[in-house]
Amino acid sequence: VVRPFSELPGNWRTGWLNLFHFWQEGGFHNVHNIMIHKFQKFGPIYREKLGLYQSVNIINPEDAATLFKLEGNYPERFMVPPWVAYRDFRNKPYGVLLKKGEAWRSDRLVLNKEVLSLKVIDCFVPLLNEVGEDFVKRVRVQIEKSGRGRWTADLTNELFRFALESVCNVLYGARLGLLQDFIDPEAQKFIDAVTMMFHTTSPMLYIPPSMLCRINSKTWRDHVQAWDVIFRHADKCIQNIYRQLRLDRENTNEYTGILSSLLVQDKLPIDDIKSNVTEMMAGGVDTTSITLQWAMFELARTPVVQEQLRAEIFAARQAAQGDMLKMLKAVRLLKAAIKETLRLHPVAVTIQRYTTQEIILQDYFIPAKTLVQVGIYAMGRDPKFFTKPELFDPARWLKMDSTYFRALGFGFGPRQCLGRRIAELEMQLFLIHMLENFKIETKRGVDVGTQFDLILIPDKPIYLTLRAL
Ligand code: HEM
Ligand code: 2DC
Repeated sequence: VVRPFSELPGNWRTGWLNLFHFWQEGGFHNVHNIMIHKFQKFGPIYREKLGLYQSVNIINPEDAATLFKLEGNYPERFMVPPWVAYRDFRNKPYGVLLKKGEAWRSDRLVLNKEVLSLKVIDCFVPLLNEVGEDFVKRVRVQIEKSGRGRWTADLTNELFRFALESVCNVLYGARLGLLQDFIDPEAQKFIDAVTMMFHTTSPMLYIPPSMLCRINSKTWRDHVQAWDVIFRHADKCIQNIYRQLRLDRENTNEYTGILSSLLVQDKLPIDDIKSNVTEMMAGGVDTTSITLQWAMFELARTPVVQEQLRAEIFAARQAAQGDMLKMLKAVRLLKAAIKETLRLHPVAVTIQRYTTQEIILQDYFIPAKTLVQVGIYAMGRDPKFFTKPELFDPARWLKMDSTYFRALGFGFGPRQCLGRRIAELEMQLFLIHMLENFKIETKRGVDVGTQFDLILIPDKPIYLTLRAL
C-alpha cells in the first residue's frame, strides 16, 4: 500500500521552531551529522521544514535512482538563496548554476561540448599536466630549503593556488604564475573571496532571497563583498583574453582554452559566456583542492593503499612511455581512489532535485515540485550500502557487486557537475605526479572531522609531510 505524503516521518510541521533548534545545535556547521542522526531516528526517508524550505530526504541508492530517472530534460536543484539574491541585487546575469528551463539547457548544451565532452580531454591534459609538474617543483624547493629531505605543512593555500592555476589554464590557456614565490595579490584576493563567499552562504541558506538584501546584516554585506571581488577579478581575466583575441585574429589551430573557443564559436552571447566562465573560475578553487587534501590525508593514513597506487602508476608510466593520455587509461585504482575520497568526503552534503511529477519513494506518495535531497554524505558512511564504511579502500569500487547509484559525488545526469572533466583530470594528474615523487605522511592518531561551510571542509588544519622518494 502507498502511504500519503502527510504521513512521512519527521518534524516538518514547525518550520521556524526547527530552524531555531537547528541553530541551537550548531546546525549551520553540522548539517551532515544532523542528517545522519535523522536517518537513524526516522529511517530511510524523512520530511523536514527549515524556515520556509521543505524537503524530503532519502539515503537509499535505489530511491536515488527512482528520483533521477524521472528528473526530465530540465532538472532543477535547490537554488542557493544568497547566490540568487546577490545577482539580483547587483543586476548580474546568471550562468548555468542558477539558470532554469530552456535558458539553462541551451547554455549547457554549448558548454558541455567545450568543457565536459570526451573530445576536450586531449586539449585539457597537457594544460593540467604542466601545472601538476610545477606543483612538484615547488614542493622540491621547499624540501631543499628545509635541509631535512621533507616538508611538513598545512597545504590548504598551496592547493587553492594550484587549483586556481589549473582551472585558469584550461579556461584562458594562460598561466597566472600562482606556483611561484611572488604571486599576484589580486589572485590571492580572489581565492580568499571564494572561501569567504562559501563561508557566508551557510548561515543564510534558509532565508529567502527577497528578505536577504533588506536585512543588511554583516553576513550579507561580507557575502556581497566576496562576490564583488569574484566578479571583478574574473571580468579582468576575461577582458585580457578578449583583447588578445582581437589583436591576433589569424591565430593558428593551437588550442587556447575554453574562453577563446567560446568566443570564436559565437554560439553564446558575450554576457552568458562571461557569467559561465566566472562560475567555472569560482567553482574550480575550493572543490578540487579540498578533495585533493582529503585524498592525500587518507593515503597518508593507509600506506598500504598508497604503495599500491604508486606501483600502478609506475607500471602505467612504463607502459605508456611518457604519453599521459595513454597513462591515464591505465590507472584504474587511482580513479577508484578519487571515488573513494568523495564517498567519505563529498564536497556536496546532498544532491537535490525538484520532482517533475508525482513519484513513490519508500511507499510514500511524493507530489510534483517537491524538493528531494539524496544524502550522499550519509549514504557514503552507511554500512547498508558500503561494507566497513570507515575503511579507505579504493579497491572496493573494483570488486563491489553493485555500484548502482552509489558514486554521486559529481551529481547525476544532464545537471551534473559541469566541471567534472576538469576536476577529474586535474586530480588524477596531480596525484600521479605527487605519488611518483613523494611519500605522503601524517602524524598518527590525529583525527580530522568535517565541517559544513556550504561545502564540506576539514574541521581543523591537516598537516601533511612530503618526503622525497
Ligand atoms: C555543480 C561537485 C568541481 C563547476 C556541481 C554539483 C556537484 C558538484 C555535486 C551539483 C550536481 C547535480 O546537481 O547533479 C563538484 C566536485 C568537484 C567539482 C565534487 C571537485 C572535486 C568543479 C569545478 C568546476 C565546477 C572544477 C568548474 C570548472 C560546477 C558548475 C555546476 C556544478 C558550474 C552547476 C552546473 C549546472 O547547474 O548545470 N558540482 N564539483 N565544479 N559544478 Fe562542480
Ligand atoms: C549546499 O542544502 C547545501 O559544486 C544545500 O562548484 C543544498 C546545496 C545546493 C547546491 C550545492 C550546494 C548544496 C553545495 C555546493 C555546490 C552546490 C551546487 C554547485 C556547488 C555543490 C549541497 C559547487 C561547489 C560549485 C560552486 C560554483 C560557484 C562557486 C559559482
